[in-house]
Amino acid sequence: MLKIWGRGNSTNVKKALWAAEELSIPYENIPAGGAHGIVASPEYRAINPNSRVPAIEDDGFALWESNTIVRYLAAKYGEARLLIADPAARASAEKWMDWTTSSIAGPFRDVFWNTVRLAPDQQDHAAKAKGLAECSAMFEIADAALASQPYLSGEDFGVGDIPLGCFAYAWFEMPITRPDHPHLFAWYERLRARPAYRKAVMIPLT
Ligand SMILES: N[C@@H](CCC(=O)N[C@@H](CS)C(=O)NCC(=O)O)C(=O)O
Repeated sequence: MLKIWGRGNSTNVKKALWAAEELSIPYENIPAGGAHGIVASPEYRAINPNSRVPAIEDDGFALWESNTIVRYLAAKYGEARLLIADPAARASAEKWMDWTTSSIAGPFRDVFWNTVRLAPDQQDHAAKAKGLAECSAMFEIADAALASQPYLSGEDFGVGDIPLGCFAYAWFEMPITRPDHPHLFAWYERLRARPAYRKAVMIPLT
């Protein structure tokens, strides 16, 4: 059976869990990382030498990097669900996965840690304000794209929606001041209607 290593409250782990749920793949989730430890052990480092989560093992095949895991699961188990055949349409969808990692993940971490994870007396307000400004500018770009299509993947939900969808949950649920992004919010509401999203992503932030 597919093994997914990683604690379920990690944004990157949620991507793998959500993809498995969407594709109805039977899997075992082994909590790892954070308070669960495990990631520094030689056994885990043989699966992921980065000591990070998520990682998967599938019939003896080990893989790390959350976006790659999502693409792998969709390619192996998707039967054309979640992945588009046409190269241009597929690339248009997948670019949002890489964009989320390169443009959102860093500033988002500053907001998330200084709002949710750290105790109030340890929070860095300047880093949070900078992260909020940078995230807001990036979400503006996604909002503009979603003005003319229901999903980042195009007309239908697909892998392109999964990374940002995981960040969107925390973005909209954290007690922060956000700019009004109506198309982004409408997309988030569409994700919230998906049972797999509710199960894998919409869990308490702490
Ligand atoms: N680029 C990697 C980043 C993985 C990553 O940084 N994961 C974090 C959790 S979101 C982690 O492992 N943190 C250490 C820990 O949880 O112990 C990916 O997308 O898989």
